[in-house]
Amino acid sequence: MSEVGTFTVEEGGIGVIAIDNPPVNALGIKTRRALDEGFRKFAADDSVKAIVLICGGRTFFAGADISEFGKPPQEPGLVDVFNIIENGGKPVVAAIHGTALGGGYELALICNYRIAVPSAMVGLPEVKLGLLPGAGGTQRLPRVVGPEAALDIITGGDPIPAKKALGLGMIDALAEEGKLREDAIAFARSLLAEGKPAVRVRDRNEKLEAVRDRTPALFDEYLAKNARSFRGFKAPHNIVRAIQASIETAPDFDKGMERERELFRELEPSIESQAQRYYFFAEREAAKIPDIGKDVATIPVKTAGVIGAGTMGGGITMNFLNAGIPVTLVEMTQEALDRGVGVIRRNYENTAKKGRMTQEQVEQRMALITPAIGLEALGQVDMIVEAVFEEIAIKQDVFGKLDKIAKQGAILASNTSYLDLDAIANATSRPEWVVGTHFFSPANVMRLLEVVRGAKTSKEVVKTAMEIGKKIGKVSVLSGNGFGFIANRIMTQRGKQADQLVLEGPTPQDIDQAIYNYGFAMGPFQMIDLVGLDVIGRGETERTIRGDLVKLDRLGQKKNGGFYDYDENRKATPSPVAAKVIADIAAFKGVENKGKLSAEDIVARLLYPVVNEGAKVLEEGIASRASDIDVAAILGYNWPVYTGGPMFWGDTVGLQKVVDGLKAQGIEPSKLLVEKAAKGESFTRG
Ligand code: T1G
Repeated sequence: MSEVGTFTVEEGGIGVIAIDNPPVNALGIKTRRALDEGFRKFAADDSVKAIVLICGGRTFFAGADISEFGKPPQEPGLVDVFNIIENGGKPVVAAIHGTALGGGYELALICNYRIAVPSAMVGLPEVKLGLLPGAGGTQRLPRVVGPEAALDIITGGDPIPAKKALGLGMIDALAEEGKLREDAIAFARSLLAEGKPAVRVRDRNEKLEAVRDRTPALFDEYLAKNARSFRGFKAPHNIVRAIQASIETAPDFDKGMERERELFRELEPSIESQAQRYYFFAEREAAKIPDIGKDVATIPVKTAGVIGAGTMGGGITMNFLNAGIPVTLVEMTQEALDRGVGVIRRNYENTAKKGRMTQEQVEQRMALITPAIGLEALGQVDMIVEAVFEEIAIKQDVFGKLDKIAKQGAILASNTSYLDLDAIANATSRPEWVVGTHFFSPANVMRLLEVVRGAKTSKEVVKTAMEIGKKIGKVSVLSGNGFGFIANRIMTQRGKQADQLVLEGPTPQDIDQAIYNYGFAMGPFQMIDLVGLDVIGRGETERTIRGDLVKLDRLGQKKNGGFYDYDENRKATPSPVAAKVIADIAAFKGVENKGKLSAEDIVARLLYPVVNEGAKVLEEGIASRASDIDVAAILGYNWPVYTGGPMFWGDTVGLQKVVDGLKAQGIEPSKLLVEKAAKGESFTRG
């Protein structure tokens, strides 16, 4: 018997191979050895007529072991094991629970049949790691669901619920919840009783033939149609070409596998895939708090209260409702309250119109809201999140009142985006119960939650806030109490440099184009025009470009244009008015025009200071680790994930080059950055 596998023979000659390799039965070397042993054993055992492959623990195989990538391969390899299974000559049934993903689902496709419990999910998420399914997924899935469905499933990478997978043909039957083993054995017995052939997926070519005459046009069109969302990523392109090859090489399956391997090998060593594999672990590492272990208890949060039913308060409320947590939503006036509840209902109904939730679910969520006027309604809730105006006096007033109203043991959370959390906490007699929960707008969409730990916040409250974040669908990143916390603080540097550089010669469109080509959805000036110059451009003391544009009543897309002019379809064109304001400010500040810069130099000018600020956030202890900073930038500002985030990207550029670039632009590099560069160290390369 192997370390992680047990092999038993049930009545009727059903061989059962059960693998149990926590945490997710990843197809690492131990699992591969167990599979190799079990299938060789049953292939040689004449009493075994059919085989069931099942997993213990929380899930069927969740894919190749991502931690093995980039390391010397260990025998037997995945494809070797798959060949033994596929050529064993006896019907094999994959019994699926949990999440059969990546190589795990590819293994299920090697089997002749697949049965799953209704709660199971299946999928090929390799694209999210900058890879493609490298164990036959791009060749077998099109044979099961057809090439067109396979294109969406593999380039999307999302898990598919069992019931939908049944409809698509990705699985052949549903088992009863909790009875997977017995139902899978019964399914195998029925195959024998009905004399069903052990058809191999690789031999099923009918769905490929059906689109042969539309190849390669079908694939060229698919790439063109998705050019925007695939921009900057390598994997989607290679996935499309691999699926295309499945048709062009059929029925020669092995030839298709050769093409898949070629396209996989282009991806695995790429910096994009290294960045996305790094990010996979970074997102999970963020949940770990260095000085708060499993021994620290969490506080039950069964009910929540939200203060403020505006954009942020409404979005925050929806997060709790989506997790089934009832919310007392508080406003100061009935009119504001009704408006806020109405916006929440409209958001849900729009989702229902798109078929992503039922009307019944809309009503279920809406029924969890208790609208109320005044803070007194929050006396019994377990956790209160305030989302009132970003003004320290107002927040302190609210927390002072909450101190008298909230029950003992309630968590008091502030959604402040940059104010001093300790100043808020000290407005109460219970600072250990005060924590920051900084959501990003729109709060019901953006996955980043910065959990801000005050000087006196208790470990239990910190741990609970981090876990509540996960429960409501966020990725929680712990931040110390410093101005702007992590994401806003580091990304402010990008805006600051853009404002300075645009005075020196490069135009707003030069700068925006360079940042867009780097991988952001839009550049800093396009973003300001979209958000509104009055939202950002007011309250500054010194004379600025934005301030002058606001004085000209140029508020951005919403009114008269901003850094750009806009036509009735909001198409942007360079603005002579903005160009003149920029020239006036440059003259006023005595900034010399240094002419144009290359896109690479613009990127360095705007983003090296972000790396530098990240190094300061680290050396000040605001972030626990460099990868948390990358998670915050990627989830909070859509920093392109295929660069790994600012710190991973800084390492890719080379820290000494970053240091030299900062000095050349007159910016003092952080001590930590200089030290690491001098020692040839990195922030994120282990
Ligand atoms: N390899 C190694 N470790 C993994 C892993 C994997 N595939 N998946 C999860 N873990 C670890 C994770 O780091 C964490 O560790 C623990 O398991 C729990 O994970 C050849 C090339 C399965 C949906 O992309 O999506 O197959 O922090 O916290 O929220 O074509 O993990 O506890 O030490 O995420 O319940 C394709 C990735 C690989 C699936 C479970 N497979 N995993 O979510 O738990 S490439 C994937 C997930 C491949 C083939 C290709 C999720 C999950 P620790 P967790 P969860």
